[in-house]
This record gives sequence, structure tokens and C-alpha cells, in this order.
Amino acid sequence: MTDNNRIVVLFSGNGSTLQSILDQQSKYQYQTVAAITNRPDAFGLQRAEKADIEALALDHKQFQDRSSFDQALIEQIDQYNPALVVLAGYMRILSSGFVSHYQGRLINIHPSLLPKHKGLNTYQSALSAGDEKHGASVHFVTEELDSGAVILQASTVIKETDTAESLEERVKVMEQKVYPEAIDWIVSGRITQNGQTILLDQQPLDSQGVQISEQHLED
Ligand code: NHR
Ligand code: GAR
Repeated sequence: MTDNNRIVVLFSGNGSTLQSILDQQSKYQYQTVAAITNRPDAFGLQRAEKADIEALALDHKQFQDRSSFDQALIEQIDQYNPALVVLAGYMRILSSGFVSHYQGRLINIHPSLLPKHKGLNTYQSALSAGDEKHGASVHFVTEELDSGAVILQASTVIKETDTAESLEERVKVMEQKVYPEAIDWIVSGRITQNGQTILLDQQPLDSQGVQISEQHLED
């Protein structure tokens, strides 16, 4: 256990991922100290207030450009002195200045089995590609989108009857189970990095991280 277990969560909208992080923190080591959105009308703000944590909106439209917004965001985040910054449905691309400021302590969960299906609309992409499986990846954030080292992947077998909507529903449930656990691994010092290699409890992981299947999550 390290002495700093504080996390700050960034989100843009509904905040259901934020909610799952808040709901599960009593069984883990991390402490969510603040949630920050780039959209003043985001429903997640109400969730943060209800959970009695700092809730803050910084409207990107009030800034001249991406880097001045990101600089203001850094100033807000750093007042909370977090060990880890967690993207949870945060939909604005982060500038290189932001990413390098938080190098090694900035993560995201992306709804695909990376390196497959970077970008948006991943559910439809997986169906169109005829993939056997789909899922979500927890990864360190680097300047290049959806390309940082992968810590963990949760996967589900695609069914004949699946639609983008049914797949999204299943993957979201998995995301909300595995993301809090991955956050806990990092905050408690169990994840380390050696160049491109990620280690969990000193064991090097392969490039797709720890593999968790849907069945495994059910028990
Ligand atoms: N920033 C960097 N530098 N690297 C990553 O890997 C990032 C990132 C910022 C957000 C989350 C990612 C996702 O999981 C994420 C990863 C939004 C966009 C995007 O195109 C891309 C990836 C992700 C989130 N955003 C548009 C933009 O111009 C705006 C889209 C909108 O507002 O709806 O910022 O999905
Ligand atoms: C989801 O709808 C998803 O499309 C997108 O933002 C929303 C998050 O929901 N997230 C990503 O693609 C980022 N990985 P939420 O605001 O309820 O957590």
C-alpha cells in the first residue's frame, strides 16, 4: 500500500462509469477525491455531488484552444494531488502537454479489445468485422489515441443475435466490474511499468494485459 491512494475522475456525460467507481470504492484501496467534467450540463455532476465528493465543471468552450483548456484542467486536478487520473467516458482528446504531465498515472477504459477498433463506434466495428469476441481494455493514456500499454482486457463472445446495442450493454456491465479493480491494482502499487512492459505483482504481462472473460466475472 502506497501513502497516496487519491484518484481524480474525468468524465463528459452520464457518468455511469464514474458511478461504478464510487460505488465500489469501499471494497478497494482507492479514494475518489474529485470528479471533473468538460461539460457543465453533464449528469455525472449530480452523481458526484450525491456521493459527497468534489464536483467540478470546466467548460472547454470557454477556452481559446485545446492546450489552454488542458492547462487549466491540470491546475484544477493538481490541487487534489492525485496518485492517478482516471478517464471514465471522458470524450475530449488530451494534448501532449497534459499527457506528459501525468505520464504513468493517467488511464482510460476503451470499449474494444485493443489494438482492434480504436476510435468511436467500436461495437458496430466489431460486428462488421465478424469478430468472435469483443470487450474493453484498460490502458495507460499516451499522446497517440487508444495506443498506450494495456493493463487488462475483459471479453465476451459475440452471439449470432447480437446488435451494437446488445453488445454495448454487455460490455458496459463488464467495464463497471473490472475498472475499479484495475484502479485498485495501480493505486496499491501492484502495477509497474518497465518500458512498454507492464508488470502485475512483478510478473510481466503480455501486450494485451490480464485477460478476464465474462464467465469469470460472473462467479
Ligand atoms: N487523449 C489522448 N491523448 N490519448 C488517448 O488515448 C485518449 C485521450 C482522450 C480521451 C478516451 C477515448 C475513448 O476511450 C480518450 C483517450 C474521445 C475521442 C474523440 O475523438 C477519442 C478517443 C476517446 C475519447 N473526441 C473528440 C475530440 O475532438 C470529440 C468527440 C465528442 O465530443 O463527442 O476531442 O473513447
Ligand atoms: C459511453 O456511452 C461511451 O460511448 C463513451 O462515453 C460514454 C460513457 O458513459 N465512452 C467511451 O467510449 C470511453 N471509453 P458514462 O458517461 O455513463 O460513463
